[in-house]
Amino acid sequence: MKTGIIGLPQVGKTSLFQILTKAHLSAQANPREAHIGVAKVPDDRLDRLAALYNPKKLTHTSVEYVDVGAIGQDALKETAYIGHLRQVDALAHVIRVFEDPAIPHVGEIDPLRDIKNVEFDLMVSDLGQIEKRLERLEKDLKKMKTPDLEKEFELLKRANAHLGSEKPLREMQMTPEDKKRLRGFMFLSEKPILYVLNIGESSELGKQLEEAVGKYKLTDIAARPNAGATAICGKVEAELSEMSDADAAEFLSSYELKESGLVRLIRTTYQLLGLISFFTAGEDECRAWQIPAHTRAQEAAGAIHSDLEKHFIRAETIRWDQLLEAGSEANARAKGTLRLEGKDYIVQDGDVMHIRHSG
Ligand SMILES: Nc1nc2c(ncn2[C@@H]2O[C@H](COP(=O)(O)OP(=O)(O)O)[C@@H](O)[C@H]2O)c(=O)[nH]1
Ligand SMILES: [Mg+2]
Repeated sequence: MKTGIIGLPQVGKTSLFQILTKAHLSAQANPREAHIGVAKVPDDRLDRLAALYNPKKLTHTSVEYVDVGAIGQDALKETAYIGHLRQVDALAHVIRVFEDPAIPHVGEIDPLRDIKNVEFDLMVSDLGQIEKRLERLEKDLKKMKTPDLEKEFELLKRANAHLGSEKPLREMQMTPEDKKRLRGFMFLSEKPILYVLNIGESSELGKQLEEAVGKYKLTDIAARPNAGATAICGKVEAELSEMSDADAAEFLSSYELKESGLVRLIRTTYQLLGLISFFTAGEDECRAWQIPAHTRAQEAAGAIHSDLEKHFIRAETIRWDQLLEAGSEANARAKGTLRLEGKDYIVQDGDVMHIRHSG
């Protein structure tokens, strides 16, 4: 799963990308070139399971980030730029809040204005694509009417009107069938979006981060379908990423922060992508596995190995905290908190599973 980092020029996109993925980019790197990197998804539940099993190996899940470069009408006309952006599953829109006279910005700090402008660019790009396709469809429908083409025409007409009323496609009511029909277009305004306020340093950073979404009037926008908002302080995160774990913990508490903004950002992206994690735990390895929410146990087993899906019998299942409470699988079995689930069981976020198979 990939998340595209978008935003206006000089708002901190590349800085954020570097901290997220721990990438070391050379200063000369072409600013128009996309950077692609992987971020480990922090998970305290997995860390606590590992403390119980003391495994040889500990494996977190990961999400990919793509830093595509500054957005704008011109960039969106470039094949390479839009190609990268279409491929992603979600967008993280970095918005400048930090004050720094040395770094130019489009005007006063105004997150809502910046959000509106970027959203507009995304919608204009989608509209262009829809209009082209509608013209083509109109011609084709004159030659021959098929139910498929007619349905596509109706749906695109509706999408067109929706965008015309200045609403992004991620807010349009769609059936799963509609969604499937539109999938090939990879519309930009249809992608789930996370607004990331990049705020300045302050001695009360914990409070500032907590209040930022409300202070900059993003509460309503963040509550819309397929949207979310969070705040980070890029400067502080950059310093944190250079520290040892112990130093970082002390640094965080000196700012009255429970966790780094980065951890929250990655977790929020994960949620926005509709992903959950289940775990496998043992002395060899404790590991988190990434699956879409509402996945059946048999398909979830396939995330580990296709043979497990094919020869699936049952899944021994327990919630991570119940396993920790019991102290061992044997205790959990004795207590009755370890369940045997069948192939249609819907896996829950935080389940620890052991797949029984006949392979
Ligand atoms: N003061 C301050 N400067 C920042 C922050 N984040 C990025 N910058 C600076 O802003 C400039 C642009 O950052 P960059 O990450 O390249 O932005 P991009 O154009 O959005 O990729 C650089 O000089 C950064 O050092 C921040 O949180 N605070
Ligand atoms: Mg950049």
